[in-house]
Amino acid sequence: MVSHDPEKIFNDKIDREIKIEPEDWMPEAYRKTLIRQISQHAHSEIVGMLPEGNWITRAPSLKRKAILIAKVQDEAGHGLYLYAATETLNITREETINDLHSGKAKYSSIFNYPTITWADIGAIGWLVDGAAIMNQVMLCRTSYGPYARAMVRICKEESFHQRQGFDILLTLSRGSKEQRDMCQDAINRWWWPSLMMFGPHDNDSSHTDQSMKWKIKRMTNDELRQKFVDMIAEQVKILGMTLPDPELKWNEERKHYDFGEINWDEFWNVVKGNGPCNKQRLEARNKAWEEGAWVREAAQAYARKKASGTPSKGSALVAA
Ligand code: FAQ
Repeated sequence: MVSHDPEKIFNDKIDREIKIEPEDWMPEAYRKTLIRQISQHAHSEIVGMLPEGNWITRAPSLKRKAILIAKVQDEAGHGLYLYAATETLNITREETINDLHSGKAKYSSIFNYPTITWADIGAIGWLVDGAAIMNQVMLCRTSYGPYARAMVRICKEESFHQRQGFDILLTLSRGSKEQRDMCQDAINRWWWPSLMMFGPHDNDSSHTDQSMKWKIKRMTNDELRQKFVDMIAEQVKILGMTLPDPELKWNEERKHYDFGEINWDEFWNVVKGNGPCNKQRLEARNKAWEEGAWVREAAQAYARKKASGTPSKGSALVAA
């Protein structure tokens, strides 16, 4: 007999790997968890444009500049897909963006660290995009349809980002002593914050259990972090550089790398808003929002005009 119990239909879809779509019934807590995670993800993409944007005017060649501009624009696009996915959950974009600007909403801890040298741009591409992809590949199989579909496209673009970051570091690693030192220094500063991107240990993670049951998350924070360490510990050898962890060692029994403990005090301090650049990042986003008000107003005026059928000046000129 076909069930009419909405909760049963929802659970059945989750069990059978059928995506939940915006018009489907869903538990209120599932909807809230998705709004929280997807909007935090969107904010991370947008705030994540700032540390790299800082180097667009100073990229060392025209080619590097063009690539960096394209990458930063991609991040803006990712933010837009994700804000759009959040809006399908019955919350306006204005509400989610207000929460970012007021400091209420979180975004990834990683973007509260400064980009001091050009090598930092390489380290962000290789390590930060690398960690982001590790997480996002599993999110392509997340149970909510609009989020899963956004992730497929985002992952394709992130793979290019990671390659470009590695290429910057590879070039520096084959350069002068000064360039090699710069490369090692950037790796040393970005390594631990990259590991923090995966979130607290599973035992301390408030959402993992439920999110795994709902198949929003398909792997836990610690599982993904381990996969990332295993990948990077091999790739760093190609650069001829090292990772700043004396405890990093291949464990033949586990068939994984062992690694040292993250400084969790630093992590929670950054998450609570006290990292090196938290204040600066929020100020930059608020300023951009205020300065962009005229663009939003103009776009709305144009949309109203189009809806009312009044021809715009542009189209009159074309007709003439
Ligand atoms: N930073 O219970 P859990 C990118 C919070 S995209 C800040 O484990 P959950 C692209 C967490 O929100 C990078 N806060 O939480 C790019 C929760 O607080 P709440 C972003 C963190 O959700 C590259 C509390 O701690 N990616 O980089 C962090 O199950 C280059 C307890 O944690 C995503 O957002 C953190 N690192 O697992 C752009 C992927 N970790 O909300 C530009 C989607 C945890 O209760 C340049 N998100 N918290 O107040 C996820 O996969 C998950 O949300 C996790 C956290 C894994 C981040």
